Amino acid sequence: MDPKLALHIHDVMVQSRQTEEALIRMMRSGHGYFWIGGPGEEAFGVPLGLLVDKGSGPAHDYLHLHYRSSCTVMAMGTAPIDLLRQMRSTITDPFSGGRNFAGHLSIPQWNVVPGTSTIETQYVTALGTAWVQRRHGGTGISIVNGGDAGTAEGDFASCLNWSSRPGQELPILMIVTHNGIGISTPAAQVQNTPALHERAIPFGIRHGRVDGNDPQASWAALQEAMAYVRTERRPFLLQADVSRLYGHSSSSGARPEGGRDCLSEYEAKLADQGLLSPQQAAQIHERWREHLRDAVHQVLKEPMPTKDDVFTHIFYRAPD
Ligand SMILES: Cc1ncc(C[n+]2csc(CCOP(=O)(O)OP(=O)(O)O)c2C)c(N)n1
Repeated sequence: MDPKLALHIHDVMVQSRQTEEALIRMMRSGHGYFWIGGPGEEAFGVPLGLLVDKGSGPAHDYLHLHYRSSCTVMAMGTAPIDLLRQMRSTITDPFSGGRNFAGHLSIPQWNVVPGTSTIETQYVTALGTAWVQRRHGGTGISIVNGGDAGTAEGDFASCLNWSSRPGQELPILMIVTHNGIGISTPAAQVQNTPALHERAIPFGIRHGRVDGNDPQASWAALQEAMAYVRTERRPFLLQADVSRLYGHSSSSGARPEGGRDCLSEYEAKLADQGLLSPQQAAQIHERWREHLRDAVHQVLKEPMPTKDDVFTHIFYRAPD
């Protein structure tokens, strides 16, 4: 990998980790109501965001993300402060105007479809945009991401089936980020295999599995899968094995949970390759930590929605 790209990936991974840790600190100090996010998924989610064909409309990629995808939208260019705004529920939150949970991303100008709290439903909305893109032609694809436990939901099976109907195949990249647990249920208790990408086999869908703790392996696997979906206009199922470093959410205390830490592993690798010394890495962390400190101070000054705002952005309002 080009050293410049390798270092850029590292910088965005640090930005994402520092953002999530700032969110956890904010939530613990009473400046937020609920936290959920993706520390432990940066090595996969950052390459994903950098490889997206970003834009609006079916010529570009659609993203149907989940609640651990902050690193992906930051890699696309979202500022960390916007994540803080959503958790704090300020009216300046660009994703929902202070109305939705933390990590429920929505960016119309980049085709980031609103995230849902119901797990796995994104696998059926993704079929809709993929169908539009099948009709439209070109190279835009639909990318959908969810966790391992969610694959037990029928929506996942629907996606496998609808994306692979003979003669009506869809340009969709299905991603399962496998952290080995769903809230508190170990995957081995509910899945007959850790190789969930093999669920693609009976549908004749091309599939792969990557070490999602390794950014360079993730970059290569994503590049290959995306190239296939873009040109063949057929589905692909990619499993990325990742970690859940701070537990499920604030509901379980957002406490350090252990597991492989992709960021420290990557820093050791970059040091071995002579690309980044531990001192340089520490400086990058400090730069983002300071950035986040300023962002937290800024967000605490921003206005909250008022009762006059309750009826804006609703789909339907009965005539007076
Ligand atoms: C339809 C639905 N069922 C159950 C839940 C409750 N729930 C929220 S997160 C979660 C676990 C999801 O685990 P997984 O898919 O592995 O993703 P992870 O949180 O580990 O990234 C569950 C069961 C929900 N939000 N929606």
